[in-house]
Amino acid sequence: MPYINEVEKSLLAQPEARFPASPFYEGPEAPCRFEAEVYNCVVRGTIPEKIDGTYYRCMPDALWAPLYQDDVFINGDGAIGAVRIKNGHADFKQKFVRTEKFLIERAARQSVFGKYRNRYSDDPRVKHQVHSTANTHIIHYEKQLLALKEDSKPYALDPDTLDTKGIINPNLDYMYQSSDLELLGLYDFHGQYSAPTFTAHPKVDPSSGDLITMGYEAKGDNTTDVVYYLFDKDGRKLEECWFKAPYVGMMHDMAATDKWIVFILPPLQTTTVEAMEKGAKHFAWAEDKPLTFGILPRRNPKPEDIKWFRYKNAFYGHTGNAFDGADGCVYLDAPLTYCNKFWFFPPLGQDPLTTPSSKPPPGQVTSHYVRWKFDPNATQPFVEPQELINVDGEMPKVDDRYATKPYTNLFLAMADPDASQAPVGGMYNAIARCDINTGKVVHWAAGPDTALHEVAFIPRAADAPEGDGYLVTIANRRDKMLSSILVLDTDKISSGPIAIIELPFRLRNGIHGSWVPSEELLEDKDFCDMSGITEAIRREFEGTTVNVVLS
Ligand code: V55
Ligand code: FE
Repeated sequence: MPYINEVEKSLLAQPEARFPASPFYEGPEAPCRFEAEVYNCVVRGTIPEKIDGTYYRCMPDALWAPLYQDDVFINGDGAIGAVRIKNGHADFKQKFVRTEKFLIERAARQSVFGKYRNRYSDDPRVKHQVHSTANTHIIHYEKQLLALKEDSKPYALDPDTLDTKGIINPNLDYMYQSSDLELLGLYDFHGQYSAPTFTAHPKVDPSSGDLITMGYEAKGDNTTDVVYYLFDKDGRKLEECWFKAPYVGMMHDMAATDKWIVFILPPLQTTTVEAMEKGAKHFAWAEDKPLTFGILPRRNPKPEDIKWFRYKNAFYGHTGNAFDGADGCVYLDAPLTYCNKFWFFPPLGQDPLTTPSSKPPPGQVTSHYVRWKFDPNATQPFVEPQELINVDGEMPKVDDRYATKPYTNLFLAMADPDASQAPVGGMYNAIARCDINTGKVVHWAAGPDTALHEVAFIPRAADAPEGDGYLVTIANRRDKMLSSILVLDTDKISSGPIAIIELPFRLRNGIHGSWVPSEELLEDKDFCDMSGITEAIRREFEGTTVNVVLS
């Protein structure tokens, strides 16, 4: 009589859920595919009472087995995870963005969208306006969440229910339900944003609340057109400037200072539409292209004002921060990676698993945190970085109150510098607080079986010193096949989390997230289902503390 584990091996999953045998879809990264609500998570330790807000994050999570076996992790459907922390307690919720892809594939009960950002590889029955998976970043703007994917406009979500706005939820009290796009749940700044694409990394100027944003491939696939937009905190358009890039590539992140915008163009080049029609991936690493930067005045920019700079062939992931120098130059701080971190987009004709471009040049490290200097009056286009922090890390975060301004503190997800082996599955397993002026690093490593993600920073108080407060991040415990949310004190990074919010399930590797303080959230709607709880029941327990007797 065969035991269950033997039987299971002999029975294949149904085709629509038979995921490829690849590290993107197996074991600790197997798709989760669920929506969830956990009221009052189990918390170990103590969450400081002052922490009051919600941490939102995006997680690509393939709901359906991909049409193509070589599909990539970053093509997963956008699942929004949210943990609301109040009075030392934590409630968790997760919901998928109701993208057109989600709705059409749910109707089909299978995958019908094709490869990552290759609309020509979709099932011919797919009739859609928007290809977005809404899986990269989630920000709070104009009293709503915007779920971002750089190939499309943002999807707007309710910050309490995580419901996607628009036609799929016609009962929502939706302020701007006016245009066709808004009926689909998309946000286009009340008709002011005409480009089809919107970066996953807009910046917010903390002094004004201005939203600084851009789109690339802004006149369609493989177009060199780039558009810069500036909006005020209430959604009014202040600037719009269209210009052309020297080549088309994954302009994933950007940077801004008080006076300048920095556009970043790494050598992940876009393939031609003809190649995409024949099934090519959207991007291919170009060994002959330099990492390229463009600076444009933040106010009153003209297309001819864009000034381009270039370095060698190298990879740029994410911006730490940028600021104006007293010398009139623009400074940009970011990790610099000496190989193609997106190995799954190899040079044309090469195998993703063996391509040399995915390994750092012999004798060199993977990445460093560096500073770039752009002189608006420079007469030659070459730039060389200066090393600030000698650690291998990414997903840089600064205290948002210092974004676009000079700063000192940097938080990074990094590889444990003391570990003999690489972190599990190529993921980071440590987090660091760095002083960019002295190069000093204080870190905590979670151990060999845990993947740690990007952190979010929470100031200890509104007037706390820069970088003083708490960090939240998600830990994927591969030893337990469970995930938890960690809270660390920035004063005591190296002793590890002060609180661990336990989830009774496993999440996948996530991308980016945002901390939103409660006072910025518009309505005090229930986050978890509290229906059926009357005022009388509530009053019964008001102001009381339950003394749990443990014997
Ligand atoms: C990134 C992630 C994306 C993407 C492009 O982290 C770049 C970088 C989750 O999707 O589409
Ligand atoms: Fe990113």
